[in-house]
Amino acid sequence: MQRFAFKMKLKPGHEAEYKRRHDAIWPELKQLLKEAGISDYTIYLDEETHTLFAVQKQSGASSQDLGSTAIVQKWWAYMADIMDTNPDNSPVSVPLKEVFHLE
Ligand code: RM4
Repeated sequence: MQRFAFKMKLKPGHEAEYKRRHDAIWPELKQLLKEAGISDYTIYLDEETHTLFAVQKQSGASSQDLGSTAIVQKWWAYMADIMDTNPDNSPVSVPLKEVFHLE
């Protein structure tokens, strides 16, 4: 399993809605992520900059590489109104460099 971290951007004023939607994440999306080998997936918000920091473990592709699946495309379209996105509705995602890890 590899660790992977990336940042995304939330549009200001949508913090509560972002959390509400994730608290109610679609079961089929959860299942797809787990079947794709994603685990220990946590997203943090820097409320000062509206930056979302995601960390996850992956056995293969990352959650951000699953855009060819219909359910992820549907989820990204659903989330696009409150996030900074690319033309295909995928969230603008910037991989982060690991500089420290304590097992
Ligand atoms: C995030 C973003 C990611 C997705 C998670 C579940 O807001 O859409 O791509 O993996 O939700």
